[in-house]
Amino acid sequence: VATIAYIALGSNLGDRKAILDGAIAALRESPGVAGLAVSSLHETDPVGGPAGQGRYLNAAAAVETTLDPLQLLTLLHSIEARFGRVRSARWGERTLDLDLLLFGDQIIATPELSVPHPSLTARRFVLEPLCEIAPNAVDPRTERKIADLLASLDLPGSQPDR
Ligand code: PH2
Ligand code: MG
Ligand code: MG
Repeated sequence: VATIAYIALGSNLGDRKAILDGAIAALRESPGVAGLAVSSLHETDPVGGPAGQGRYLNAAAAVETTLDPLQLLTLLHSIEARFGRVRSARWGERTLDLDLLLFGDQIIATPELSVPHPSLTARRFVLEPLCEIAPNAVDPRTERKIADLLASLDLPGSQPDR
């Protein structure tokens, strides 16, 4: 069976636009993955991590996939590696970050994978692009729509990004 999954894309090192375009093409060309929608590219200030990093380009993509969640995660890691991702400092600068945000309505909490993405509800740089392509998608943990989660970031008392 096919599942709709949502993926966050980010780059703040190298030719960011070429890298994001290449990552989207690589996703679409992967067996078991069909592209459904891609947001526009959003330029954002880095949140967290070491000081002095460049600005990010962020985007979100919707895919339909026959892979299981771990197979999709492995694919995302292999595409990151193809685009020169070196895993160093937590939240350090990177050529390409592909995060699995939602996998259908599944909730997964294993050492390998947490879905929905643990920071989904707190991150404007994720929710804004995602809301462009999937305002009515539902976060199965909070049972709230993406558009509502994004609006909540503007409310007093909302927790900042982690
Ligand atoms: N990713 C991070 C940490 N901080 N900031 C922005 N603006 N965009 C990101 O994609 C991002 C970040 C960890 O993955
Ligand atoms: Mg990330
Ligand atoms: Mg990541």
